[in-house]
Amino acid sequence: MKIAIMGAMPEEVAPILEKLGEYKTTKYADNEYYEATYKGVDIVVAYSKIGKVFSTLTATTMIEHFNCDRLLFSGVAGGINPSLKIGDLIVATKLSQHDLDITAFGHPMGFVPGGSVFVEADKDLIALSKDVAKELGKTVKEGIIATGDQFVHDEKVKQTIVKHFNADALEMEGGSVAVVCKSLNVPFFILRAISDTADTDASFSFDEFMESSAIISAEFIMKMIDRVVE
Ligand code: 4EZ
Repeated sequence: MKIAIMGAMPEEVAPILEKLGEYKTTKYADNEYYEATYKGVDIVVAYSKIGKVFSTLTATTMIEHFNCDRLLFSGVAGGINPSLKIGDLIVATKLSQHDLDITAFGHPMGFVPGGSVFVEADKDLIALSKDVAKELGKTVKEGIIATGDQFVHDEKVKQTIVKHFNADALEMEGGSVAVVCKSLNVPFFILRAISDTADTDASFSFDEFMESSAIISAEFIMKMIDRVVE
């Protein structure tokens, strides 16, 4: 077993590296990969940089070059479902690309021939997250995450994404990581803690809460890792 743990930004993986202690840094494909052994299990950590392209590159590299056989993503997201407050955790049941648009040809948003509107996350890892949440006495919402190459800070854009995907949260990497893992048959899990609600105040809320929310997500991921390695 070799586990990939990914984030998009340094702040999203810093709490994980802290928990792992010693690690070896390898430069590859214009990024840094941090290799560690945690309780006898090999782990590779990286932050991809923001967006679908960079996250596709990093997820693919972790699987194809570093031979990871499962992938967990930890980070922050904009909440759309009004039940989600700052700091709340959301586990993706399935993910979509909200900015993939060939509707001009009669296709639904997020669909291209040969693909699918949604990609489902690994059911066993979701079940494990439920167990861990129960153990910690935490509520973790399961829901749909919509991914696109934009930081959403507009009520209308939010509503359009809800209309097309019934999404509960949105971010900029999960949907692309999902496509990579599904295509390469690697079980994956996407966890996000809410940093903002993707409205006009989103950038301010993000700046204020991204670090604390990133820690909430990372700590939960490490509790899951504890259970995976045991
Ligand atoms: C992208 N990530 C945001 C990166 C922002 C600023 C320098 C998560 C996220 C997000 N993505 C949090 N809130 C969001 C929002 N409202 N829209 C899109 O994965 C980088």
